[in-house]
Amino acid sequence: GHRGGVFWLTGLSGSGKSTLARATEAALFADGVDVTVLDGDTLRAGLCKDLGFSEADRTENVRRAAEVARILRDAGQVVLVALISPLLSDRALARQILGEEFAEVFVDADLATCEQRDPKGLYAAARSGKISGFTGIDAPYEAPVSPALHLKTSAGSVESETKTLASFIKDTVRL
Ligand code: GGZ
Repeated sequence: GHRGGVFWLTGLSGSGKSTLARATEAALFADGVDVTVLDGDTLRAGLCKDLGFSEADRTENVRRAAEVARILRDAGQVVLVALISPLLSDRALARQILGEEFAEVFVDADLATCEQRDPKGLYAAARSGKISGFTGIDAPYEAPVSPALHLKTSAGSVESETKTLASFIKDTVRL
């Protein structure tokens, strides 16, 4: 068996948070881990439908995700949260809500790489001024100072990063 825990993936749009969270979810599930993914896009389609991308709304987005993660964690789940969560102060709030059994995972791809990937054309829209307040372009991203795990996703493969993250999680929750 295992205990619950929260693994908080932070990083730029396009850094690979969702991809990594989904692949890790599948790997852990195959190993019998009770795992749930809380993804920014999913939350914003429902629970956080009323929120935009102002600083206050992002803080509220992080707070709600942390509270849901706490409920799931306390029920014994391994929770993978995938949110840009760009501010140190917001991630400190998440840590405060979650206490122990919270691990910050830095999904680190440089801006140029994320911009090149641009799967939804959002960086292009931000560069041309069609959208404003986009993280990394005209809104801040504050990198973690001492993350529990630092994954550099510009160069590595999804497979190897998934293995690294899945092993880290299993070690942490003592499967
Ligand atoms: C950042 C934005 C923005 C702005 C829309 N800034 O890569 P995506 O497209 O699919 O995921 C991003 C998602 C970010 O939502 P989060 O809930 O993770 O953000 S936060 O933690 O800051 O609350 C991106 C899209 O929404 N998106 N506008 N202005 N990302």
